[in-house]
Amino acid sequence: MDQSPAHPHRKIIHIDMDAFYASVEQRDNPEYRGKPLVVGGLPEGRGGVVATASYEARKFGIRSAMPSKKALQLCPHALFVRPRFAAYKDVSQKIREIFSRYTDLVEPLSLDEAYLDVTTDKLNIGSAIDIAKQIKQAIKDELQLTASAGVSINKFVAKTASDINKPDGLTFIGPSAIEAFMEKLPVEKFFGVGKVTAQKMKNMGLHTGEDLKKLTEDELTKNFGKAGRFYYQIVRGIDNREVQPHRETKSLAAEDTFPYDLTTTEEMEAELDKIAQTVCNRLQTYQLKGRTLTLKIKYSDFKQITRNQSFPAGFNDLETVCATAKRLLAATEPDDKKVRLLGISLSNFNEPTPKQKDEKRTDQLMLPF
Ligand code: TTP
Ligand code: MG
Repeated sequence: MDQSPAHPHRKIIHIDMDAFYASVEQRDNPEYRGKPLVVGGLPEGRGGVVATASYEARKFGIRSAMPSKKALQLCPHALFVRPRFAAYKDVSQKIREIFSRYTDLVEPLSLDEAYLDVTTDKLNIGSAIDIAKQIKQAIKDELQLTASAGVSINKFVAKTASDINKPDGLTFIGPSAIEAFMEKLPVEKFFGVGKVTAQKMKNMGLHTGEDLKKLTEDELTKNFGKAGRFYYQIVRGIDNREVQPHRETKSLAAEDTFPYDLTTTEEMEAELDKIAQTVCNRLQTYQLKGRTLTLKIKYSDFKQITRNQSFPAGFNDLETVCATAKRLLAATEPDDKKVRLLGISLSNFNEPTPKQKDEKRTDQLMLPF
């Protein structure tokens, strides 16, 4: 890997909260501590699924997205509770505030997860490992929760690393360790490789990064399309994607994952009304009007579709947002489908969006982690 000062390494941290919803519930309800706890749909309800499970419950094989009924079979004495999204959002804001003490280059991926670029940090700490330690400690001291961190020179390796020593882990994969790390990595851990692609790879005899590395870029793109090029780079430890702090300026979205499946148009429309309200409030706060509305639907089998419609002029009023979202929903023949998540986003704002920054950085010296 090129380590010359013209291409200095970035310092990227990926932070991910441990058993997020379940840990918040155990923190707020001492009677749940040390016990197998499942947050999600209740097993007696129809079609409920597990949002997450405490580490005590995971020992019984309980996992996210599993039907709650199955979770109960695996662990008959598990406790089941419905999610309290407001509590998780509150924690999410607080961890983001902690991140912002160290850098403004924070890219949240979900409520409990974010990338931080600490190549230069606000407190001049310098060491990304020390920053990760301090963040974990602040989360512990101030929020009574644990997080796991991955530290490396790019997003992909940092994210993969944060998953290695969960819970309460801190894993550093430095520049000289990346290639060996990537070679050992099972293909299903690669960014963007879902179950289907992983199976396809295995059928081709590709099980690890080392196997993928034997293929040329052409062979990879022929078999896996555009993603093939990304695999080619990533297996060599190259991931130039920037940490993007203001993604939401390109589109503004709200979505909700439901603790149980929605199966009637009526139920879905009622949820869309709430989501539309949230999106419109945000659009109006930022004084943004979007010309394109995108409806996102995730089904209980995790299949996801999006449908969008564009207009000649921007809008941010509740009436248009609701009507457009419902029209797009109707075109998907929603009745009797099992819907897990609904989301609405507005994009194509009237104001110009900030130009993507150049991916190459030449302004920083290489500093030790
Ligand atoms: P994750 O970070 O994937 O899981 P986690 O924080 O519960 O556990 P881990 O220690 O392995 O990181 O997801 C964060 C939260 O998102 C999780 O607490 C609940 C929610 N979630 C769902 O609602 N459904 C899902 O299928 C997944 C994966 C997560
Ligand atoms: Mg997590």
